[in-house]
Amino acid sequence: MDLIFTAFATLDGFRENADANRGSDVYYRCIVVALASAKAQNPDCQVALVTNAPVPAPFDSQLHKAGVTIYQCPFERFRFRADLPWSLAFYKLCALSWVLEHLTFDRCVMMDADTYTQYPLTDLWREADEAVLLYQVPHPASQPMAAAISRCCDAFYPDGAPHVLTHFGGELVAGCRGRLQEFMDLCGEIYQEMQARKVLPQDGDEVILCIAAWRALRTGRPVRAANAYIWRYWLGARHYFVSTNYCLVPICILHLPGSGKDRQLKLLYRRYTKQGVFPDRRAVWRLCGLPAAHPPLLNTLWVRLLAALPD
Ligand SMILES: [Mn+2]
Repeated sequence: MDLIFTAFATLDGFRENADANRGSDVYYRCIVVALASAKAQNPDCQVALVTNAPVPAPFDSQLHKAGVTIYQCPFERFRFRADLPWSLAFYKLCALSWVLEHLTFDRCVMMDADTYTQYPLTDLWREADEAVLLYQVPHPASQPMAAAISRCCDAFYPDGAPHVLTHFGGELVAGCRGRLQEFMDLCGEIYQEMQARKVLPQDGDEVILCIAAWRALRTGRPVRAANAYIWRYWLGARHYFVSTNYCLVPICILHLPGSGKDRQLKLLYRRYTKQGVFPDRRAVWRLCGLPAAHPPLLNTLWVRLLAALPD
């Protein structure tokens, strides 16, 4: 059996991100969309929510109706102090280690709540046997967050510094049981070292994932980009960063961070809870304002015309 799950914690005073908290209802709506769509596309997989708090109505019954199991897992591991940005995000690592200890599965995907699954994960499962899969964020080495992660690694491993780490995001961690167990053992070691040296990662669980991936690769344990299966689409007016891979690859899991949680995923939640089914893919793509997978017509004709003219 393969397992797909999302981790979600609420804890007074803890922070969801680097800015103000959005509040848990926003997340519960996203969780229903993420897990109900994952189950709809992967009916043979177990789909679960791992959380430290009782799920409030109506979200609990919506999840049950969609065939999603809810597991209670206390936030006891990978905890940092509450006022750290992203302090709640570390719960993902806690949940993954809990799942490895308490649940039976062959392969597992942990994914963010702000996602929509539009295709079965068939190919991802095949690749999960070969390596731990993480989403590789296309950040150059000097991008502030990528640079901060590398600096954090330098502090731990001064030999060979300055290091330049690959930036992996926390939106997806996948692998078969054995590989995930080894990877989480590494994450646990890194967390212990951070505690011992009083290092406070400012960028959430990604720092631990990136250093673990770096160490895994140095010791011959494969880690691969999951970018053929999940992709981040930034849909904000000021930061519209998208690709036509949603229909050309096609990507299985659309990750819609930032304002996507309050807008596109909210509308998908409304539609799903009213009608009991998600709209067809084309309607989802329109809702997300994803670009057409063909070049603009007039521009194309003009360039062809110019190219056909003699020199
Ligand atoms: Mn996310």
